[in-house]
Formats: sequence, structure tokens, C-alpha cells
Amino acid sequence: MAKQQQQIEQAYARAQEQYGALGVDVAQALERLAAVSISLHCWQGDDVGGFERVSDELGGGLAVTGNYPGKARTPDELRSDFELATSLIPGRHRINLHACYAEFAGQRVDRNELTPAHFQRWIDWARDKQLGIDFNPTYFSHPHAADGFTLTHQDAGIRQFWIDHGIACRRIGAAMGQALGSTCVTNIWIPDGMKDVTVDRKGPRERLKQALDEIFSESLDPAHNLDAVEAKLFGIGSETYVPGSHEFYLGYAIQNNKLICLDAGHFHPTETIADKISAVMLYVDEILLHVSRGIRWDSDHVVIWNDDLRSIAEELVRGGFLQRVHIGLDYFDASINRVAAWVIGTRAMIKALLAALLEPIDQLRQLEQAGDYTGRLALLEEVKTLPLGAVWDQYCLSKGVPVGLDWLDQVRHYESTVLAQRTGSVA
Ligand code: RNT
Ligand code: ZN
Repeated sequence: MAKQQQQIEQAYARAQEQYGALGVDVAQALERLAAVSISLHCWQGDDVGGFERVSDELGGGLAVTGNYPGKARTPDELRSDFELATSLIPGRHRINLHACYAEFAGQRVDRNELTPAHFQRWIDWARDKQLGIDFNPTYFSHPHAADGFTLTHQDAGIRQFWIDHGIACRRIGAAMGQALGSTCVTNIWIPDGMKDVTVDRKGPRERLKQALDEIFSESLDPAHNLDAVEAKLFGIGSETYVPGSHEFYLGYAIQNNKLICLDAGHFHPTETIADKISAVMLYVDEILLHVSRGIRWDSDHVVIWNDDLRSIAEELVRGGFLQRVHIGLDYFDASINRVAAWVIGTRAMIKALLAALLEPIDQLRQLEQAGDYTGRLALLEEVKTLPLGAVWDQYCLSKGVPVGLDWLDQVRHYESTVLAQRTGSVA
């Protein structure tokens, strides 16, 4: 251990020199990195199941594939898994909950009647673990969403049910934010849309606008709750038309001072969100990201350190946006160990931010401003092979989390001792 530590520190010192030669202050980059919290989505832990069990179908066009054993079956199991994941990730982060993760203690209510009390155990746990919470109303996996429409439903009664759910969830978000002294971002995504040729594209959008206006009519302290709206291009079963499109929500967010949520999987397959950031940031105060990885479609694969992720992180850092951006993860893979999926994706996100913070940005800017695009490209290529890994190892060491692949041993141990016991269902 002492030997390993010494080696890491030596490699780090050498890395500092190399980055320093390009004018990069590595220690300062690590300080800035430590200030960034990632919102880890609870739903990776149980395949977007939740604990209500009011619907056998996930619905909403969402699909989780794989049947890796050991999925969390109860809130306590999910919390336990989440605790292990966060103990293997450097820095202080947040948990992103969905309304369907409510706990009823025997007194079940429907989604339009949820209150902060149904999340008290989550709040107490989060306080104990020093985690902030973010929140989402759940507009899927429910009989009233079974036909694929919620806030745009033609039936006024069903629409009202979902409006009331939105109102309830904002209050819950505010209660979470207040209780934890950490602003909760409550994000609205609805699955509504049409499979095939759609005649009336206007009506559902008018209804959605009206429904959102009602949901947001109560003013809440922005220190406790911030509202975000998440667009989508298409879903399974809503291939042709989605009323909550990017244009729809961007307009809504700008006009109503809401956060726009950019999900990396919600655009055309070759369209990335990195370039959107500096554009939308001119018009909205803050944004929410759902960092995800689509493969051929919005498949929500585990986030990895690829070019798309790097570009997102670079844009956040280069634009000076870190204070105005809430970084959330959104993927669900049931084909690998679910705790590992959290760890891999979150560590990748943090690593991408680190790489971005270590860019010799002053030099790059100078080259660009001078029109020296040859030098810009050459330096960008050079930077790619600088010893990022040595800085990353040092960061993990300094935050008291496993270095390198050591975290995997802990996940494997947990798998054989805890996850392997999870057979069958629990009452
Ligand atoms: C669906 C959206 C949404 C969900 C979560 C579970 O396409 O990305 O954010 O993934 O709310
Ligand atoms: Zn999303």
C-alpha cells in the first residue's frame, strides 16, 4: 500500500511538471474538480423498477435489457448498493430519485397524492450520507400512462391526474431541497407521442403547454427547487411524433425561466449535445444534462470515456459553465453488475471533466485567436497523451477511494456476499 502510494505520488509529480510546462495548474484543476457534484440516477440500481408495483410494464417506450442477477428489490437494498457505488467514486455527489421510488409504509397513495412524507426515509438517509437529492415525477409505469399519453392526454381527467402529480412532485422536490440545504432539480419528462403519421401536431402541444403552466403555477423558493424540462426526439412507440420536442421545451424554458434538460440520447443518432450547450446557455440561466450513451438509438448504455463525453466536459469547462450546469447521468443496463454500471459511468464522467480541466486552454485560445489552426490542432493532439491517468490516480487516492481497478474487487466481493443472496422477490 505504502509502495503503491509512493508510486502514485511520484507519477503525479512528474505529471504536474508535464502539464505545468504547458501552463496548466494541476492542483487547481483538482480543486475545481472536487467542487463538481454528479447526480447519480437511482434507476440504474433496479432497472427503472421503483417500488410501487402498480404496473407490470415499464412503459413509456423505455427498455432495459439484460437479466444480470442481484437487482435491488427494496429501497434498503437500493440504498445499500448506492452506498457501495458512491464509496468507490471520488468526490461528493447526489442521488436522483424518481417519484416511483416512494415508500408507503403500508399506506399506499396514488401519484397525484404523493407528499414529502413518502420520501422521508430517502431524505433522512441522504442527510446521513451527505448527499443532495434531485427528483423526477414518474410519467410512465402506471395504468393512467398505459396508452402512451399523460400531460397531453385528450381526457381532461387523466390530464388533471398527471398535472396533480407534477404539482405534488415539485413540492416534494422543494421539501427535499429545504431539508438537505441543497437545491433539488425536479425534472419533467413525459413519454407522450404517436407511433405513426400524426394529423394534429398542434393540439397535444397546446395541452402540454397549458399543463406545464398549471404545474408551475405555484411559486417555490429557487433555493429549494429548480424546475427542468426534458425533450425527446422519439421513443419506442412514439417514433413519428413527440409533442415534447426540443423546440417545444427550449421555447418553454426560455419563456418561463426553467432549466432545459439535454439528454445525450434524445436527438438524431449523429447529433451530439456538446455543441448545444454554449448556444442554449445564452438564453437560459441553468441547464440540466442527462449524460447517456445511445447506440444506434436512445439505448441508454453505460456512459464511457469516449469522444462524445469528452466533448461535453470540454464545453462545460471551456465555456465556464460548471456553476450553471447540473450534471445528471441517465442510463440503465441490466446486462452487467448494476453497481459497477454506476461506478464505471460516474468515474468516466469525472475523468472527462478532469481531462477538460487539464487542457492548456490559454495556449489553445491564443493559437485560435491568432488564426494558427495548425498549432491548435497539433496541440490538441499532443495533449491527448499527457499523463491524465497519473493525475486521476492521485485524485482517487486523495479522496480515499480505490485507485485503478481496485474498486472492481470490492464490487465483486459485494456481488458474491450480498447480491448473490437476492433470489426471488421480497414482500
Ligand atoms: C427517457 C428520459 C428520462 C428517463 C428517466 C428514467 O427517455 O431520458 O430521463 O430516462 O426519467
Ligand atoms: Zn433522460
